Amino acid sequence: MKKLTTIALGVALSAALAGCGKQGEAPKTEEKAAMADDSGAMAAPAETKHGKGTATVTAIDSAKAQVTLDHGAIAELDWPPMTMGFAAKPELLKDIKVGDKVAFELDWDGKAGTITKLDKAP
Ligand SMILES: [Cu+2]
Repeated sequence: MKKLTTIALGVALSAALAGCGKQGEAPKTEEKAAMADDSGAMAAPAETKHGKGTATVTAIDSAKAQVTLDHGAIAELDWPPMTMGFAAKPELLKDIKVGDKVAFELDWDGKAGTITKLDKAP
């Protein structure tokens, strides 16, 4: 019973908060503009680095355009060997399967990597 009460309270609270947000909509225009400026400033210093390496493919998700690579060290990015996921265009993945040894290149924006070249290792 105590649990139920807590849930009911939570629902009531979020409903109240949502109502609050709607009422305060009119004066929010300035706030929105300020926030847009902030995100612009934050996006500016992002620097994309390019690296290359070799890897074994451990997972492929064509629907999400994602590939997981167990990759060796990448000198350009100062990375040790590790297993991680990357974004990859479906056309780069079409001839690749799990277990393949590959040579690849990537762009790293500081948060996420995108495969720019992916070939089966000879
Ligand atoms: Cu990695």
